[in-house]
Amino acid sequence: MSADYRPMWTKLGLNLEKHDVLLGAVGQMYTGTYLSQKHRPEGMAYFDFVISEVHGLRIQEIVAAREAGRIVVGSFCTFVPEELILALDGVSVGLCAGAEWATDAAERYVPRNTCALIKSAFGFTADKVCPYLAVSTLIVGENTCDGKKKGWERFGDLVPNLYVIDLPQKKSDEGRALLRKEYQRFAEKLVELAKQPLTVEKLKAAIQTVNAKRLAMHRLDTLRQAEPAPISGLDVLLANQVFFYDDPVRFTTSVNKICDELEARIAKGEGVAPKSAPRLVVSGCPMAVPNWKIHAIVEQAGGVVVGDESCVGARGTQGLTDGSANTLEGLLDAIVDRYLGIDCAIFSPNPTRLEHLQAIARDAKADGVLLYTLQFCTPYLMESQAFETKLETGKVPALRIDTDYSNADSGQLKTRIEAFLERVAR
Ligand code: BJ8
Repeated sequence: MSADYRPMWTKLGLNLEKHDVLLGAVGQMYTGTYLSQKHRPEGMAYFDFVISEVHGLRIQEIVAAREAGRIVVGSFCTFVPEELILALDGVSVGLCAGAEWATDAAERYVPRNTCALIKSAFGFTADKVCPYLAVSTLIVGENTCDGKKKGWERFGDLVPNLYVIDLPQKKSDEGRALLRKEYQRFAEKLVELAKQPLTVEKLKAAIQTVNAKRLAMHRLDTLRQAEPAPISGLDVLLANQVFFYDDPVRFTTSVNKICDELEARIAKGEGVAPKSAPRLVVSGCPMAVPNWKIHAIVEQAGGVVVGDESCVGARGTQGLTDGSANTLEGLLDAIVDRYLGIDCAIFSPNPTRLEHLQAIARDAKADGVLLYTLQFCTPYLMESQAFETKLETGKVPALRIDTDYSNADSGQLKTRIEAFLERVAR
């Protein structure tokens, strides 16, 4: 890190001792997983910098924004509309954590058989090691799976500024009406906090900013489909993760720069792995920083990840918000339409998720699919079982992986993934 941020962290109320341990562990993981890769695009240096300053420079920027009177909204789900936050000059940050942390503390609030993502959020919060959480004006939870829905009731004991958005379980007219009402209520809450009105001009501009960010990721997703793959799955995963933290305009510019570089690579037939490397798509639960486990195992074993059907991936960035309406009502309708297209497994039925996954696998010329789920995540576990059968019936090899954030099963996963790579060898 380029500066001494300890006074800032102290002011944010972090537990410095534990925070030091966390940063040390993430730094070590990053060096071992990312910096050891070969043939990385030069543009990835930007993301190396972002990660090295993830609790430093970026937090300093957000603290400055807050001191200038801007709201900071932290969230745990892709259903929280960033467009509304940006339209009110707010800063939007993702709060999901991808590391096993303070499990004992977390288990004082949620049962042992809760998914690692939820436990991690409780652990980070209870231990006071997350500056993004500490700097947030508002923390938004959303009623998706049962674990989150019931978890917020306990999370409210840990933070004073929790706001919960209700979500439909069905994509029916009634479901759409519920989401519309909830986004309207959320917009009103943001207006109250930001102490400024929501205007058509600002909402249109915000829609454009978020769409540009999504389009950059669509471009990256298309380029990674080339043979040989011009970028590793680990690097694209990192871009998908930073999507939730970084300044949106700077992020878009940086991803587009990498895409320019990839186009040049593709034109020369260059890649990060030989053309013969087995190509996999990973589908399932979201992977927040520093959850790089599965991609690292695949790529260290000689495979390459060429698609991510995940909220930290193509599920989260799919679709654009139509910014053509000239009224707030019309723009809000367009936001609802775009977000209702997210095919999270909490919806029942949820046919578009499998269709999307099949399209990703086809377009990426994938040799197989890894169905990744966190233990105790009922919605994704249920879908992964059904998906395995349907993919295999359609002659797409699939492997189900149920895991958590620990490394206890790394050896076993390595063996299973290596065997799968052999099965799908080109
Ligand atoms: S839109 S995927 S970000 S809810 S892993 S907490 S589902 S038990 S994260 Fe998600 Fe929004 Fe859906 Fe996306 Fe529950 Fe499963 Fe845990 Fe999960």
